[in-house]
Amino acid sequence: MTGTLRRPKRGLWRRIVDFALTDVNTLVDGGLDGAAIERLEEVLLEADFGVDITLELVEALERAASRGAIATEGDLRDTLRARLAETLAAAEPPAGGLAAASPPRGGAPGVLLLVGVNGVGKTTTAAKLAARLQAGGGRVLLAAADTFRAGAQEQLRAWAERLQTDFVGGTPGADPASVAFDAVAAARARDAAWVLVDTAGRLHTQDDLMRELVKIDRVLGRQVEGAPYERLLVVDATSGQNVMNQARQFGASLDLTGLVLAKFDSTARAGTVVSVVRELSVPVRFLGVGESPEDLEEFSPDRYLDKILAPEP
Ligand SMILES: Nc1nc2c(ncn2[C@@H]2O[C@H](COP(=O)(O)OP(=O)(O)O)[C@@H](O)[C@H]2O)c(=O)[nH]1
Ligand SMILES: [Mg+2]
Repeated sequence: MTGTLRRPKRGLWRRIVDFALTDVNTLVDGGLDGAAIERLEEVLLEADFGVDITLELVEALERAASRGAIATEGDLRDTLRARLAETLAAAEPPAGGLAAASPPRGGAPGVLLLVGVNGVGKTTTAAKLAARLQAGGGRVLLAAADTFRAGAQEQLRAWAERLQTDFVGGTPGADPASVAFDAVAAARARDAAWVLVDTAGRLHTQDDLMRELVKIDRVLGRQVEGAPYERLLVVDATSGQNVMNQARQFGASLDLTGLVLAKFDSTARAGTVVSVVRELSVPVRFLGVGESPEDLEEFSPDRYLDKILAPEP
């Protein structure tokens, strides 16, 4: 990473144009010159698209340019956008899903499981999702199935009070699966539409954690057919390659339905989403963009591409 690139303030497209396409006329002559390609690669890598996607994108652009399909900046943006859209479309969220914001079926609550390592933003995301689902009219129950850290219970309880949702927790050291069980039972009794199960991010060992999560998952599935409705892996959007490692690890034990990229407001780069989807074949469902309950954006590939390729910064 070079000094001039460390803190890009301009949008991705602006950087592509300013940095890689200093002379757009080279495009009109039927190709991108070598120097422009190198600069383009640099911009894309710096934006966290990763090597594979960067090379694919550049090749696609070269091919389009050499057959004369790129005569203007707009053509170049369209070509780039089409390739990126293809990559993002490869991982589709489950039909209906949370995006529909209505519980899966009459009677049983929609159970959502949130997993991820410590500190990434799980508990905050649980609160944000609760606020969102509540705004959709459903009664929400927050379940603190992290009984490992005492603070975890209090943190979620505080959110439940603030948002005025139902809450079920457990005593320190209690079996998290039994908290999950109690939570679903309480939700049924109170006719809650949604149960959001927050979990531990760290146990004595990673194996212990995975075993615990699988057990919670199984308990939920026994109580409500098809539950959990979604298994969302929360990751810190700024942590680069670690995101892939975490997703592989959790994905090996749990059938993840989507990713939440929390802390997207804190210097996450334009390419992160694309490289994550491409590497993991798990759709990005939400972006966390701050610490308040409303700071959760539903992820839409179209909107995302519009934003990162907007002509203005
Ligand atoms: N800026 C920002 N901070 C966040 C976001 N999500 C969570 N945080 C903060 O990250 C820290 C850890 O979050 P927490 O939900 O406790 O993580 P957990 O350990 O995975 O449950 C807290 O200080 C949160 O306020 C986000 O989308 N943006
Ligand atoms: Mg937590």
